[in-house]
Amino acid sequence: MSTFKDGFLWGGAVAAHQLEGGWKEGGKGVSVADVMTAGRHGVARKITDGVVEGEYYPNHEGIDFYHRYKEDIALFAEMGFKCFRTSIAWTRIFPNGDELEPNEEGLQFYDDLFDECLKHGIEPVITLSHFEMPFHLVKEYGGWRNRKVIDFFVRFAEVCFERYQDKVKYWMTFNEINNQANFHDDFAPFTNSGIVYEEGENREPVMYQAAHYELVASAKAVAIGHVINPDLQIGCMIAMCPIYPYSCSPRDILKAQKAMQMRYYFTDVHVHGYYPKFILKYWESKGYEFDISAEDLETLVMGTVDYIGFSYYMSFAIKGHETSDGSYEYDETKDLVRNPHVEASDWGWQIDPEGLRYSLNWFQDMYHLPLFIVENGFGAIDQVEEDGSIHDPYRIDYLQAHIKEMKKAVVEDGVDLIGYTPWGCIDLVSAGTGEMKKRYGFIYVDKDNEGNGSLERSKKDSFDWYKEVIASNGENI
Ligand code: P53
Repeated sequence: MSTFKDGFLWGGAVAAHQLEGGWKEGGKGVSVADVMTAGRHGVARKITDGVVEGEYYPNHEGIDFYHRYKEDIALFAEMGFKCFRTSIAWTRIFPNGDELEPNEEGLQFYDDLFDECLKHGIEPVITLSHFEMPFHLVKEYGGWRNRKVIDFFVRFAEVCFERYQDKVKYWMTFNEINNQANFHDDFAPFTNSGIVYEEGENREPVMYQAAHYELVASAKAVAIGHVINPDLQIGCMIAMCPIYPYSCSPRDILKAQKAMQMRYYFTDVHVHGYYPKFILKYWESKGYEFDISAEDLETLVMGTVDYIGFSYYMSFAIKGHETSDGSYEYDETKDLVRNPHVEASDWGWQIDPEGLRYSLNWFQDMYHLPLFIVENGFGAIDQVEEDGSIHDPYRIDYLQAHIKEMKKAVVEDGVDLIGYTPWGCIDLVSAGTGEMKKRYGFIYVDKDNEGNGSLERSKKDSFDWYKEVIASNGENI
């Protein structure tokens, strides 16, 4: 008997805004990703007020997948991909977000893209909102601060389900919805929710309110999707970075547990259809009152997800610092500490393959739903040799170690796993930094941080390695 079930979805993952380019083509509108400049490790990407002359916006061109997708999908097929996870750019379908009718040219682009995948026996796996809401919704409505955005998103979701139901079975609503638990930083609130904070604003309640509207929008979409076609599998998408206690000190343990609750309550709502008690108590203790209607609460129950999609790159660690009031509040920008037991990447992401097994077990124990690892990977600097070859043993090591742990979770722990799609199967623009040199791909793309390069594609050593992993259904890693 083989380890992974028949039809296990080996593949790769990307997101529209990080590779498509063609930011103004086919009637596309400006998205939040189009107004972010390039940063680097330790230097945040700048969020500009619209597209400003003289600034460099790496997502405008991406890796020009918009024009080259046929060539790229042929390479994925050569690796034996069973599935390909990408997202639909909301702005190709509804350029401003608040139109009543979709943009046919945008819809046609994804029809062609999905047909091209299916032609090669590759099943598209689709995220509806992956860090790319229309910028117009930010300017005119304040992003997800505004309840009206629920209807705009649901319209977008409905159009996509109707149109692609025969081509796409696996869907996810909001990519890494829980990143915004880190609301102290500007990045996640903007990419998740189109929120730009005002100076001195109390950020926390704004985040919870926006997340609530998203959770309602997600539930509505799930419910509608199931009516359109009961065969659709619609999941959530969670950024899983397990937070370990630094030591066995009870304060560390409790702090880690509270931090996990703050970072992962989103999953409880998606899966169970209601808010867990700890979050309600927390809001009460803060005196927060939110716009949560009785109808919203019914909606949440009606639209629980079919599976949990999640990304896994790294684990965190935390110490329970003393506070005068004994509280265990979580501030992701300040509270995390370096874990001395694991190494880190050049970007400070802690490398922890066993954390993947831990995460799979944690999700299974908490939610008892099928799981789908929709992102995992190693961002690294690659060197092109004189002869054009690219040796990336560090990437193979990383993925190999993670696949081994994933295998143990399936074989020894009985985790119900749908598939595995490593992130950035072809080099693309980093979400966090906007760089090209933070590369994840099996396929190299000739383009640098400043936007220079031929955009030509070439295979790295990891290409053949991953091909064999898939061919052997994970037996030869
Ligand atoms: P980059 C933070 C923590 C974990 C995953 O990230 C994250 C982030 C945001 O940076 O994002 C996901 O490109 C996301 C992808 C992203 C990928 O991880 O910053 O879903 O869009 O590219 C890797 O190295």
